[in-house]
Amino acid sequence: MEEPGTVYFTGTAGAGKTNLVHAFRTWLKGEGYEATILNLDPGNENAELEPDVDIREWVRLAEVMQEHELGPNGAQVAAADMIALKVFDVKQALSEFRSDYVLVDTPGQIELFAFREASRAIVDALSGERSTIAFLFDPALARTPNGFVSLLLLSATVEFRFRLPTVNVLTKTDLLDAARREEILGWGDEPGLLYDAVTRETATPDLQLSTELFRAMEAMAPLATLLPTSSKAMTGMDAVYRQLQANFAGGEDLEASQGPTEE
Ligand SMILES: Nc1nc2c(ncn2[C@@H]2O[C@H](COP(=O)(O)OP(=O)(O)OP(=O)(O)O)[C@@H](O)[C@H]2O)c(=O)[nH]1
Ligand SMILES: [Mg+2]
Repeated sequence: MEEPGTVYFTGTAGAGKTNLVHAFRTWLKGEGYEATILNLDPGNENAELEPDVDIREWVRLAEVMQEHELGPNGAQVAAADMIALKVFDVKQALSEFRSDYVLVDTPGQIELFAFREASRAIVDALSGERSTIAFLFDPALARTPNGFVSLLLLSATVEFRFRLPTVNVLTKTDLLDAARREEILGWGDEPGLLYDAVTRETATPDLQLSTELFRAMEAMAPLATLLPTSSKAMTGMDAVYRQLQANFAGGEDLEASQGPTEE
């Protein structure tokens, strides 16, 4: 059997990672695909949305705090390194599931996932040929031009760190009215609109910075498109799926001709 496609869901704290992982699994199931959910967040306390394989079986934030007398942030850092040591146990646990996809829920503190050497080791160990990142844009941040630019840079940083193709996803669109939603999506599709919005937002624009940033944004334009989703309303999953497939295939949708796993 072909190895499963692995998708790392990442984004700022509260961006909607855990909910999207579960909503996307539900959607995949409806399409006839099996997906395994791996939780890599040692501090995940969501009792309702249960993963199939849970890093907390090996590393729990509360226990790390207690045993090593650390505060929550120090414990997160220590836990990130401990997780890397458990990666082969995680792989073993995953191999017991027969699935088309592995959906990975990552720690809420994105800097732990994005910047630490340990997470690169984990991603390298878990990723096969078909791996990709879904970077989540929280509308609470993406709704201002400034916040949007910051998230775009963060997404590019994550892609640069892991060298994996990335799909940018706007979450919780059920919370946005249509005009606001279109405005945010427009910033992703048209660098000119984003530039205008950024310069309008800043009362006394630092022209030099804005111009340089704009050039970078223009260069990043192919990466900036956002796919709108709502885990609550179950919308946008099909477009995310198509883009993930394109990423797995390196541009073309091979899966379309393969069809789902036969039971
Ligand atoms: N309205 C709405 N709320 C959502 C949606 N997705 C997530 N939320 C809410 O946003 C909050 C954070 O969602 P989570 O899925 O826990 O986000 P997360 O990125 O996993 O959060 P951390 O792991 O704590 O960083 C929760 O209160 C969710 O109920 C959505 O599609 N629509
Ligand atoms: Mg979460």
